[in-house]
Amino acid sequence: MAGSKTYYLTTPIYYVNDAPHIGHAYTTLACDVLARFHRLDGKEVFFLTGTDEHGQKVEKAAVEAGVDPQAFTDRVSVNFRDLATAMAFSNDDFIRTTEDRHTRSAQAIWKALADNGEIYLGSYAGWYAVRDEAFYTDSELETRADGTKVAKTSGATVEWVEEPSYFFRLSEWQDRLLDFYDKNPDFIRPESRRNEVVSFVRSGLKDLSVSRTTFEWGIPVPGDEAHIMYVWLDALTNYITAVGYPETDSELFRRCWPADLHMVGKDILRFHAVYWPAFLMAAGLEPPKRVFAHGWWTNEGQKISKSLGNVIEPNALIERYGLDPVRYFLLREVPFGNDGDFSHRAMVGRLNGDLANDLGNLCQRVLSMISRNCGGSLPDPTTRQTEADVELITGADALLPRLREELDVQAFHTALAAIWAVIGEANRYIDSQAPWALRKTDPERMGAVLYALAETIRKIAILLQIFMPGSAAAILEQLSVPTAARTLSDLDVPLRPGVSMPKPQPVFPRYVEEEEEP
Ligand code: ME8
Repeated sequence: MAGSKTYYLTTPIYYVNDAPHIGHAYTTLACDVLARFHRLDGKEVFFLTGTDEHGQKVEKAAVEAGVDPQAFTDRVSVNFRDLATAMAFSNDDFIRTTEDRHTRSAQAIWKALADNGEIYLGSYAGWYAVRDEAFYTDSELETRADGTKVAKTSGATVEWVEEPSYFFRLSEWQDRLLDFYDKNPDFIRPESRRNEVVSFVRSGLKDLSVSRTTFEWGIPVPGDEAHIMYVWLDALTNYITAVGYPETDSELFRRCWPADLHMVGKDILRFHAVYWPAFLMAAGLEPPKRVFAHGWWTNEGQKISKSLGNVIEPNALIERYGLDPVRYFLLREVPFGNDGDFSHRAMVGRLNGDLANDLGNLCQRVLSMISRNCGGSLPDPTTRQTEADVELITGADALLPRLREELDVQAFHTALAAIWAVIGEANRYIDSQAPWALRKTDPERMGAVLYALAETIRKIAILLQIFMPGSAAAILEQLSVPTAARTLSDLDVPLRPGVSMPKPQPVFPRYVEEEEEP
């Protein structure tokens, strides 16, 4: 595949001051599913995640923890690596902004911007929210009853900042950005978010302060070490650092850049869809192909926050429900792009309904009938195949093109719904064909029915590997599908009659409410 474009996708790099929670897991999970899909499809993939370790917010957290910022970030960054392991994320790299490769890259983009006349020295006087690491204008703020000023969008408290600062000539990028959005209608997804960004840019852009002098935890501005780079310029640059910037001629950079997808939450869309393409174009680099801004999770109807004490820890969820049910729930429950609410009830509904009943029972019924009635080897359907069998299998064949379409627009929920429609078909088919009743009367026909079902389950399980890698592997194991025969191109290679199958084990146990649960 020499010379072909690598599918390059990224998550935001997370602030290390927070413990990883369901929101972080969600964004990375969405990327993981896409990465797995493209890999199974035979593409080269580069999937990046990591941690954002500079800035005032992280420095503050380190001071509060009583450790120096480097030691603090070394310690807490590990929590995000552990999250990746716990969630079975298949990222190819994990970047930390305190790494040397990143300092070099961030300073190089600064120099490129300065050399191109895009940065000038001035002074900033205005509002800054440490929690968002963002500058706000008066019109973006509101005053609470107690007199504190907060950002309307995030509710973060702002403070007045006055200091010398370098500025990026963002105001001069308005038309070029609008032109770029126009020529690349899919750059910002979903559509509603695109409209928000376009009208924000249309309303006029001000030059952006890109350095700070009143604290030290950041990357020094090349040639003026009294300043450190604004944490968002530093952080966004991680996406090019990881693919080798400033070596733009390197093999990795050429194969990966521009990135195919930056997946982000809606809270940080402006940084990714306005500032980032402007920085890149100003530095002579291509903007990424797409920024997708997904929605926000609440917990049982409430905003998730440390102060409310309702942060959902991925590890606690995994322990309670199992990893794959959690992965499934997060992407099935809420149309991707919309806000969603996590509730125990909805989680158990999905686990017991979609997983244990629909998919789990289907597998268990079919595999145990093969085990009990066909001597544990897959029956030969050839002599007794009917149109109904072919129809069932053809229905499963239609899934791949459908998934390609859905995943191309990051519609995970409809991709899963399409797979579950075929699972529903298979369950109706088993009931209408009643293979158990054929055992004595027409064993050959029973064999053909079970074959059609096993083949349908195989196709479903191959596709489900991207969402639920562990459970899908367990199903494929029980169908004796070799590991080397589980890619998307193997969808067309049918199961071989006569192959022996191990004794089946249930894949999705039902969730049984514990006594003390509400
Ligand atoms: O913003 N629901 O990092 P961050 C859904 N370091 N997603 C959520 C969520 C929720 N309740 N809470 C968090 C930063 N997220 C910067 C990014 S990138 C160059 C720098 C997810 O730790 C969502 O993806 O605050 C959101 O955009 C991200 O975590 C914010 O992570």
